[in-house]
Amino acid sequence: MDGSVITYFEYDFYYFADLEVVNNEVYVAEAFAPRVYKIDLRTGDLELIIDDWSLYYFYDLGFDGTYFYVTEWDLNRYDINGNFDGRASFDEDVMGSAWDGRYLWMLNDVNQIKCWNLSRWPSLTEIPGNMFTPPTPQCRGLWFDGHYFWTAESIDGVLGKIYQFDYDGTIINQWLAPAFRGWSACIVKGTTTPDPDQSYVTLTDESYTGLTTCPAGDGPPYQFVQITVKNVNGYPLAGIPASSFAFTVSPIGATQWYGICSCTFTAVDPETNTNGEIRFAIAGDTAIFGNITIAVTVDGVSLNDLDVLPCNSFDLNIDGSVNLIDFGMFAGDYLGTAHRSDYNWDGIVNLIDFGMFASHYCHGR
Ligand SMILES: [Ca+2]
Ligand SMILES: [Ca+2]
Ligand SMILES: [Ca+2]
Repeated sequence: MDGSVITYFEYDFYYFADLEVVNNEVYVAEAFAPRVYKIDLRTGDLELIIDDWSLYYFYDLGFDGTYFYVTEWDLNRYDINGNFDGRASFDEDVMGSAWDGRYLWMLNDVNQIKCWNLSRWPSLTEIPGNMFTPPTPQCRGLWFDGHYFWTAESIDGVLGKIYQFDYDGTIINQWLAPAFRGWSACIVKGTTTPDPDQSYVTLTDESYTGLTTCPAGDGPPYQFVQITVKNVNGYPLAGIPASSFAFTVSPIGATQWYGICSCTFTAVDPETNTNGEIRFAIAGDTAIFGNITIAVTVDGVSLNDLDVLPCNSFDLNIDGSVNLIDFGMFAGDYLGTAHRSDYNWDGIVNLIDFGMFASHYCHGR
């Protein structure tokens, strides 16, 4: 979280103002119309929630766990589905509002953040001793993260800043905003949690189309299984260390194998890159003929199963060692197209395969 842009959406003919986060989803007040939208952060699609044409515009949006609050002339409230639920008499022009778990805090147009008690709704009581000033007079929008407030500066023609600040207005963190005329800032929780539906596992080997195993575990590695990790919003998760990943191999279909089907996964990259990708090389330490699937978990979250990975072995008779028996079987396949002896997966059993076989001769028990 350094203020760099991960993704963005552009909208014509909208003027988004204050933000709120409810159930990890972002809601935005619209200043060109009396509307509140829910934003799908994966697609940018908007869902209309509040649509109240008895009013003109919304500049602020707060949510107390049950109701949305917007000020326009008075303080209006709506349920989570956008149904109107009453109105409290109110006089200020508000540029942002946020609920801190106890009170509604409203940033007004004269550079004050005021604290309002709503427990006697529809009457509002200000708690005057709690009033403070925002980091700068250009701050617009207000959001509360559980400990601190957030806002963003709106300055004509100049990049403003995003501020995280405390109940005195003291700045805790600040970032240069990524666009002009910023208005409000919030954090969507769960952005570092991998999401199974957004993440995927792919096989990327360029030279082999399958895994060739040796009982000694030193067969040519399959390179690579590539895992792409993203969060629920489809953003790549960078910096997840290789040690966070775990693998479970299962033989499927008409697979034959000797002993327990076992594979080792060796990290090629130390951690996921900025695209959320990390690669592992696969080696098998037993004889496997047929297909395997590989289940992947990252920090305990199960990702979708890998595509089928075909397997071969130098241990042709599946007895745990590569010996004279296997050599006899290989010799019978030589210069043919027998799949089991085609160790480089090029469709023919020739000198290349013999060289590979010879280098694993006598491996195993
Ligand atoms: Ca807000
Ligand atoms: Ca054998
Ligand atoms: Ca071959």
